[in-house]
Amino acid sequence: MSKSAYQEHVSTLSTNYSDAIERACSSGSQIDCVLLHSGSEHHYFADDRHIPFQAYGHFHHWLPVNRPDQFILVQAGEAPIYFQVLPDDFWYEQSIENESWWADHVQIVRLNSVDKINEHLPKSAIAYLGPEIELAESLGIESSLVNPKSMVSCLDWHRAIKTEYELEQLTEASRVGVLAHNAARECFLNGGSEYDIHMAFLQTCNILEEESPYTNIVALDEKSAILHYQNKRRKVDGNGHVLLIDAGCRINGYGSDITRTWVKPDAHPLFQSLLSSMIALEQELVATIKPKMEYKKFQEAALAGVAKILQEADILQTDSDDLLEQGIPQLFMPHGVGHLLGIQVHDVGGHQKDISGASTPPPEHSPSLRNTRILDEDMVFTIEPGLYFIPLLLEKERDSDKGKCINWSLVEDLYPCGGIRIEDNVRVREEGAENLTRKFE
Ligand SMILES: [Mn+2]
Repeated sequence: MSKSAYQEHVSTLSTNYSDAIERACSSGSQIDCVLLHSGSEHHYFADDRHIPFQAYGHFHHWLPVNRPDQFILVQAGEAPIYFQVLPDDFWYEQSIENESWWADHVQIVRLNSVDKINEHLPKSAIAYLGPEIELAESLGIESSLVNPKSMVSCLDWHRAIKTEYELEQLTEASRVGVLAHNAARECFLNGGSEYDIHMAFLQTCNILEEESPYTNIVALDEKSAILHYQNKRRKVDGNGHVLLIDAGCRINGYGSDITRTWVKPDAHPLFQSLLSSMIALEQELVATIKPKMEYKKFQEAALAGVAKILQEADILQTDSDDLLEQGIPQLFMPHGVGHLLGIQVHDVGGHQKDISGASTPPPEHSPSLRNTRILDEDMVFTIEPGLYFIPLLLEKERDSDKGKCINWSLVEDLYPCGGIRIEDNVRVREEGAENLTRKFE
């Protein structure tokens, strides 16, 4: 029988962990095995309510279990051991469903308390990876072996390249995300409020809000120019001409991150034409993706594209060709063109230059760019150019040199429309991009 995608995934992870142990050893540490911890549950300050739990990414990389105080022991050349801690507790449901597709490929040791782990740990040098430093100490782990930097850098670096199993999860997260975006669009066109649209999205994904990969952004009209707008207004205050929705779905820990901007037929005609141009720009960027490219190039291309669209719309009245250096398109697109995607919506390792943890910072013209990696096959990231009319950024340039080329009367006309962002999730393949989002549209 051929190996399942999950089984292959575990074997790739095992190889990566052997690599990480070796690297840590060659930089002076003695490490025999790794204990991964999902994390512990925490409460709000002075309250007995739990903060919604999210398992540590490197733990989740092994198992689709999002629960506190779960542990995995990784030893070179052996199947991983999953210490499944299920406390005796009549207040909360504690059972975990061990589905055979993953549970058959790890050795499961059930314990009813974290304290019992010590009895099962080998008497060798153990590195701890996880957020609870005190817990690591209580297990007798040496402080230099708690989240050793060389090991974490190595694992972060590998996380950018997805296994077949991970690609399956991300593809499914995109497929369901697209269905939910369709439902959201329908709700918007029928006059729904931000709250209604948000609920239509969640319901189509069949998830609770806390199961989302990130907090949905559902913004009508001028609110769409607030980059991380978090309210969900129950009423449509204005006329609801424009919807910007940035929302994703999570499958076995892997999230999609999709943004669409929709307009009603009576939206400002110039805004509608900007929207068509931005949709075309996003697809042009995706079409240029090839292994070995620098991700930074997409940032430059996105800003150049935004500048051109603004010039063609007469919003920028200049034929200067160094607008990027002058920081002018950045007034309309103040964010990065995308980021690595996986277990975390802004996945780890985006600024890494190499496996040892050296970094490539974002370019000076775009300090918010979250990805500066060289593209490689099976890397998954987002491409998300945007164009917004943000009073906070634009108004302070009214009397500046930068402001001289801005057509203020058009900008004022467009403030009530807010902004545009178009975001897809893409996988790098040898022959170019596979658009995980548009393949379902
Ligand atoms: Mn994104």
